[in-house]
Amino acid sequence: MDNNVGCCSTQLIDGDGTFIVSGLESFLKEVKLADCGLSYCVVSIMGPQSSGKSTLLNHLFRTNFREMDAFRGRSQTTKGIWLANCVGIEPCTLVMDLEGTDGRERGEDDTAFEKQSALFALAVSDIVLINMWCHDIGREQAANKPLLKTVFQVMMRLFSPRKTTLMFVIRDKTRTPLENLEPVLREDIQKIWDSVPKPQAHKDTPLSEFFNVEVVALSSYEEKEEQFKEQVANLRRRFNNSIGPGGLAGDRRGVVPASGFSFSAQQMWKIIKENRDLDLPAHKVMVATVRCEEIANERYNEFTQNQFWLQLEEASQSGPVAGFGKKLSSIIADCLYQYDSEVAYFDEGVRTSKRKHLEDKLLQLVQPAFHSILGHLRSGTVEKFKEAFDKALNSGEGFSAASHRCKQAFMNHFDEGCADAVIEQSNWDTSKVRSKLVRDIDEYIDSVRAAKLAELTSSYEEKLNEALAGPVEALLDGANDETWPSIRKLLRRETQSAVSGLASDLSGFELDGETRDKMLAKLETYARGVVEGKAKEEAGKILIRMKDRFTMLFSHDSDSMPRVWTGKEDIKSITKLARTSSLKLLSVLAAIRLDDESDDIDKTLSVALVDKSSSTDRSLKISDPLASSTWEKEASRRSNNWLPPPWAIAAMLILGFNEFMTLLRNPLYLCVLFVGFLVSKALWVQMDISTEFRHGILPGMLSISTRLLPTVMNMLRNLAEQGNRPATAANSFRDGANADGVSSTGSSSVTRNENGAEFSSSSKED
Ligand SMILES: Nc1nc2c(ncn2[C@@H]2O[C@H](COP(=O)(O)OP(=O)(O)OP(=O)(O)O)[C@@H](O)[C@H]2O)c(=O)[nH]1
Ligand SMILES: [Mg+2]
Repeated sequence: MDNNVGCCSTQLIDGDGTFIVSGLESFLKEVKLADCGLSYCVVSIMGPQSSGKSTLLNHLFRTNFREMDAFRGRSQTTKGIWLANCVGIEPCTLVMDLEGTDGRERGEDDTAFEKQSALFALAVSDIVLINMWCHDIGREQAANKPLLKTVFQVMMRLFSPRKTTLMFVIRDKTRTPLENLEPVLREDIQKIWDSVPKPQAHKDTPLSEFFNVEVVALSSYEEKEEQFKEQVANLRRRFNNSIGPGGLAGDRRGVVPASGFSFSAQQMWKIIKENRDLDLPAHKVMVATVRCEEIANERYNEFTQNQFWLQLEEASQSGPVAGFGKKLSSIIADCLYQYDSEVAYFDEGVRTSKRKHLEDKLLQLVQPAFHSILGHLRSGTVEKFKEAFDKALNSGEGFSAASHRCKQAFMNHFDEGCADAVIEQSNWDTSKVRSKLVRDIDEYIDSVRAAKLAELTSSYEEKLNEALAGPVEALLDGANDETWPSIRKLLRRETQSAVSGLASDLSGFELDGETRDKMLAKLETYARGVVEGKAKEEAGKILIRMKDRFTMLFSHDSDSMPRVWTGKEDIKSITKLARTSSLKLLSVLAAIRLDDESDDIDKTLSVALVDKSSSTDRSLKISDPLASSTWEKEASRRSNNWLPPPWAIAAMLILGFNEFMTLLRNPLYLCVLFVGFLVSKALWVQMDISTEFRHGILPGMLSISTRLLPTVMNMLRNLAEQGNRPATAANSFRDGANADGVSSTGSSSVTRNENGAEFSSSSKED
């Protein structure tokens, strides 16, 4: 056929009822149905076998369906369901040519396919042509009656059926005018409609609720071809703009968007084959869900390959990208726009939810890039802040002023960067990164502040050290009564000047009162520390210094000239002066007097060390702080330690009771014992054994053993001398001994004078 250029056709369902998906997909691609949205119309034709259906379609829509060869005999030509697009009809119109009914080939009992294909045609098409011979009208046993019955029956299995236009095409019309034929036909149709068992819900529903009925009559193609062609041309005009208002399918309902046609048709055929009821509204939602998801996935995949996005993603790895947010937002918006336009005709709830899903997925995909940008922005801002802050400080700007200004400036910089990177479609929170940035900046400010403060403190400490160490040393060198007052004055003055200097320097650092006070207090302590350190250092050299001073004063006169000893000098007074002066040095260095408290170290020292020989006052000696009472306590503690423990004394008493009693009974033993006691006591006192043992047992023993013999000799000599003295001396001595409370006749007595222990023994008078 010449006039069917641009027509494509495909077998949609083969004779065995198999849906040929690949054929349909390539057909739809060829006719570009997906772009049509809802602007397309589906027409199908049913009718008895070899009733000229394919011939009519080919003439009406310029399709290329196979027709029977008239010279070969009447047999089945179209098997299954075929699909083609009309040429030259707007909007895009698809035509389905169905296998004829009542075919000899399937036999009388095999009406399953007939019903399935009829239901399929009703579910898919907007307009169904019902082809019938003119002479069948009004006949009780006409071939079209079972067909109509089938149509109405299966229609009941569609929930909420679409409003379909049933166009009865009367073929081989006779001389009877259509005006007379049509009422008869409509009556037939109504009768069949009434006779079809209907579900309760549709018991009283009129036929017109589900169908628009149109009737056309055509002359015989075989006998009156010219007329046939003319009538077909007229009919063809009615298919132009068929879906517009007033068109053949102007009031159709529940149309599946073009991009869902293939999937919808497959699903419908599947349900019909499984002999299930076809819930069109649910089917629509299902088709919408699947298709919207498919479309969303296609858009998503396309986005992942988008060159602009890939460039942005790559750039985001290495640093901030100017206009990132805007650029990415527009790519995402493009993607969503494409989705929107593709799913425009699907169920709104479904497409909205799938859109949200797609948007979320896209945002999830780009989020790492966004975060990378934020990360770069943050680290870049920190670096720039550091640089600017350091520069500001170096140029002499006050610390707190510089920190405030720079922080503000770079936070603004960051905020602008964030605003630039933010993606329109997202509501991502940048506050976390922002607070991290604030933390980083604050940390840096703190570290710089700490360093600056340390620097400042150490510079003041250095200054203090310089201002104090030398003068204090000099002052201590010339130790006199004014040394410590001068040191205190110096310390106070230097500390005050340093503290006030530091305080004014600190004012630029915005420190809290506590920290500031602490730092000032620390500086004060440091100043004291310098003085104390110096004083201790000087004190460490006290002996040499004292000796130097003594020598200096002793061997030089008041004009610092070396003395020439003439023999007239008052050596005693010179010595005393030198000693006093040395002691002065000692008393000045003996204590650190940084507080205005008076002490009598000077006096004590002079009393203890200079005036000692002249003093005879016992009580003053006893209170001498240099003779530390702790030493005596220590000595007594040690001497007490020599006593055996109480248990040992008890044991000795018990075990030695016999010996003890023997001694008591025998007066001679007692005498020997008494003499032995006196000798050992004398030795004890003479050798000052308790002092010897103060340094331990072994050194004590050694010392005693070396001194034992000379002491004994000494004692014997004394005894001998005593023996030679006149009796008066001996007597007077004895009286003295008696005064001490130790009385002895014919033995020795022990006395102690104030200079130490001294032993004397009177000779035996008898
Ligand atoms: N009498 C008559 N015959 C026609 C008419 N149109 C076509 N034919 C003839 O009918 C025969 C069948 O034509 P098809 O168009 O193949 O019929 P069909 O209904 O598609 O047949 P199947 O596909 O087998 O069901 C052909 O030989 C046509 O020449 C018509 O208007 N009147
Ligand atoms: Mg045919």
